[in-house]
Amino acid sequence: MAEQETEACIKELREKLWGARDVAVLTGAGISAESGVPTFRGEGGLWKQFRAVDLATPEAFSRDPKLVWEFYNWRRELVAPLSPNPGHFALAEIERRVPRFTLITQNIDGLHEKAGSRNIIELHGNLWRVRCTRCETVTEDRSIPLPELPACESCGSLLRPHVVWFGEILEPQVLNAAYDAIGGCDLMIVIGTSGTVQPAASMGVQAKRNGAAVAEINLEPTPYSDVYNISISGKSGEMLPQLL
Ligand code: BV8
Ligand code: ZN
Repeated sequence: MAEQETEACIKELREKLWGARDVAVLTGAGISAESGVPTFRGEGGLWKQFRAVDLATPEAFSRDPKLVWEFYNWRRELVAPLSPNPGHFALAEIERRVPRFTLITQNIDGLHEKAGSRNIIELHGNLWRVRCTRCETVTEDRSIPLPELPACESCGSLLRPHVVWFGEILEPQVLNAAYDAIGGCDLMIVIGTSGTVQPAASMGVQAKRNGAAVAEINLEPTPYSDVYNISISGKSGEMLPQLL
């Protein structure tokens, strides 16, 4: 995208943003890329070295819980020292300035919270939370690494990452909160997601169908780019601060 075109798109989005009453944002792995968190499908993407079907599924976990915990312990060690980047911080600042703001994220790295965002909907769970496979107790545990087969403190059963795996449904109350935000917003910004994983991928078009203006910030075009009102090609860590 030519320089001046990006300039014009940023200007248009900035005007829409500061005139908006209710803003929803959807983020994917791309917003954490500049913090050093590998994305899923880009070069060096996570799933390149591992196949999602081998690791982020309930079948994989029941077949080989040690291997799946090895993968999540590796990600916990990788993400723990990383910091939010200017893109995360810009979203936290925008939240403080607009009347209503909801951040919907597919990411499980916890960097939005670390950057000061407050109204966060974690569609796919959180890397720092664990859930008991029997009594379903959810706790936050930041120890690195967790034991290779961590056990529930109250009932002794095997713990699993509190994340949504492929083939698993998103928690209904989480999904409803996301659809409420999408239904009520007059501006939605979709940032750093390849638009391949459902149901998150179609949330932008759903917002548009509900009458919102939708903007996208991504390094590359996505399946929904030409449906959105504004499509900005660039790094979220560089584009988002320009909205302030
Ligand atoms: C559901 C948590 C069904 C785990 C994740 C066949 C078999 C099984 C399931 C399916 C199937 N076919 C379809 C499905 C449904 C499946 C799905 O959509 N699969 C896809 C892959 C085809 N969906 C599900 O299974 C969901 N559940 O549908 O339930 C159901 C329904 C009813 C009743 C019962 C069951 C659950 C999906 C959740 C899976 N869990 N994560 C973990 O993280 O370990 S998904 C995982 O992918 C992450 O959450 C990640 O966020 C997400 C999406 O990826 P992106 O965020 O978009 O990241 P990606 O790398 O792809 O793209 C990065 C983008 O950023 C790129 O566009 C790049 O250009 C851009 N970028 C890079 N750098 C920057 C940048 N942009 C800006 N600035 C930069 N600097
Ligand atoms: Zn338990």
